[in-house]
This record gives sequence, C-alpha cells and structure tokens, in this order.
Amino acid sequence: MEAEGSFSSQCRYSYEECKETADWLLAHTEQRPKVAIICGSGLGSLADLLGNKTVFPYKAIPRFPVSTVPGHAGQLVFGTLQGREIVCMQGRFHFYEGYNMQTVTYPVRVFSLLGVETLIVTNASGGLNGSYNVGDIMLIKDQINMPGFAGENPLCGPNDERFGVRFLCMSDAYDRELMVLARHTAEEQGCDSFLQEGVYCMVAGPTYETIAECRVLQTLGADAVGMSTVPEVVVARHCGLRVLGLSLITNKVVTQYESTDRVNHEEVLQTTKTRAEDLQRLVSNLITKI
Ligand SMILES: *[C@@H]1O[C@H](CO)[C@@H](O)[C@H](O)[C@H]1NC(C)=O
Ligand SMILES: *[C@@H]1O[C@H](CO)[C@@H](O)[C@H](O)[C@H]1NC(C)=O
Ligand SMILES: CC(=O)N[C@H]1CO[C@H](CO)[C@@H](O)[C@@H]1O
Repeated sequence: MEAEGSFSSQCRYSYEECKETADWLLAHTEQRPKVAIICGSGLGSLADLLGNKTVFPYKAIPRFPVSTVPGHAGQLVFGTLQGREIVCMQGRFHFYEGYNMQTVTYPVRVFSLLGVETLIVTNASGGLNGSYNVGDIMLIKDQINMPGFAGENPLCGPNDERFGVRFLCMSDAYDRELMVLARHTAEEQGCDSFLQEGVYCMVAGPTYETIAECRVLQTLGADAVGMSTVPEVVVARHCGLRVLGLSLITNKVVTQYESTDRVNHEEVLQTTKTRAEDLQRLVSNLITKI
C-alpha cells in the first residue's frame, strides 16, 4: 500500500505497466469478456454466481494492489453469467485506504486493455434524498467528484493519449441507453418500486459525513453519498468504456441534530446482504441484454 500522495507517485503506472498486467491475464485465461463489473461493499457474492470461473487473487496478479476492507474479498473473477463472459472485481480499492487515485483506478485501465467495453459499477451509499428508503437501488445518472474539487482527480498528471484525451468530457459519464435498459429490466423483475435515479456524490472518507456536511451535499444536488465509484468512472470514460452505475442505499444520512441515529459499517453490510440478491439479479438479467 502506498500512503504518500506526492505527484511522482501519482504518475506511477505507465501504459506499458497496465499492458503487462493485461497481457499476463490474457495469457492465463481464455475468456475475453466485454463487460466488467466492480462489486461494492458486500456485493461481492455476485461473482459466486459465475460459471466456468477463473479466479485470480489480487496478490497473484502482477502490479495489482491488494484490498484491505472487511467485506471485500480481493480477487478478480473471470466467468460466465447467463452465457456471457464477464470479469468481476470482487473487492475494490478505496482512496480512504491510503491508495492514490491512480492505484484506485488501475484495474479499469487494465480492463480496457483486456478488451472490455462496458463497465458496471456497484456501491453501497447513504441516502441524502429524503424520499429514499434504506434498501432502495439507485441508478446513478450523474456524479459529483468532491475529491476532484480538492485536486484529487485520477487524470491529474501527464496524459497518455493511448488511453484517452487530455481534457475529458464528463457530461455523458453514465450511459443513457444502459440506464433505460436497467430500468426495463428492473420493471420486468418487479424491482421498480424501489428503483431510484439520482446523483451520486463521492467523499474521500473514511469518516461518515457530519450533519452540516450532509446538508451541504443535499444543497449541491446529491441524492446519495459514498466513498468510491467516481474515480473509476472518470478513468473508464477516459478510455472510452460505457458505464452503468448502481448504488444500494444502505442507510439514510442524518441531517437533524435532534436525531439519535448513528451510521455504522456493520449496519451497512447487513442491509447490503438483504437487498444484494435483488441487485445481483438485476445485474445478471441486464447482462444478457448488453
Ligand atoms: C466452460 O469452458 C469450457 C472450456 O473453455 C467450454 O468448453 C465450456 O463450454 C464452458 N462452459 C460454459 C458453461 O460456459
Ligand atoms: C429526490 O428523489 C425524488 C424521486 O426520485 C426526485 O423527484 C427529487 O427530485 C429528488 N430530489 C429531492 C431534493 O427531493
Ligand atoms: C464499495 C464501496 O466503496 N462502498 C462504499 C460506499 O459508500 C459507503 C457509504 O458511504 C461506504 O461505507 C462504502 O465503503
């Protein structure tokens, strides 16, 4: 793990290094997935549904960082879901663990070099929108990059055109067609009553938000807040991947000083467990339509 956030350490991964990891993976599996899924907190069991699995613990993959959070398994799983080849990141890397943004997003560049064209990101988040309930699934329609405001954008540093352009358009970050597809799929499986659509805001963490901070985020137009996803989406768009984001609302943020509610990680994992099945079914049914 890399704790220093100096400029030089941020420019650590070259195109050649990403290629080395991708080539190693291509040499060790015959699968050529077009879809990659990043499984968020407690949603890692999606990978258990895969058939014909090839599993690579992160520590076995050249240059791959290792994940440290409880509830995150830390392996890359290739396999088939409903007959389609996919690759799943079971456990992701968080900025709050001490990784710099380039490390957090390294796997996404590797995916792109593997030939992946679509990225599905899932995450657990706190609901800021008063009309959201715990257990709702939010289709991410847009994002707010709070660490980006503070200078922590994964694309800071020299740009390698082999990945993408210097100044990246982000007004089309989340793919409209995939959102429509996800909504239809949710309707088909009867999940639409708890499907929301909104703006995901990333904060660095690891602290949860104060009441004043929650109110700021609400004012900014955020519907849900979490500690991941956003940098991966920035880098995915940079290398031309289509992105679909799904966030499970695992708690409602506290916005009243009179409230005695307290958010805790165990509660987040518990809620995730109960609704994770619906989310997994949604992703699985969606895969056949992409
Ligand atoms: C599993 O992989 C083998 C070898 O590549 C292939 O022959 C078989 O059809 C695959 N099965 C499934 C269910 O994808
Ligand atoms: C909250 O979510 C509802 C339902 O999706 C939406 O209509 C509304 O605009 C959102 N924002 C606020 C501030 O209520
Ligand atoms: C997988 C992941 O990044 N989950 C994070 C999403 O947001 C929640 C709530 O803020 C965090 O606790 C998780 O770590």
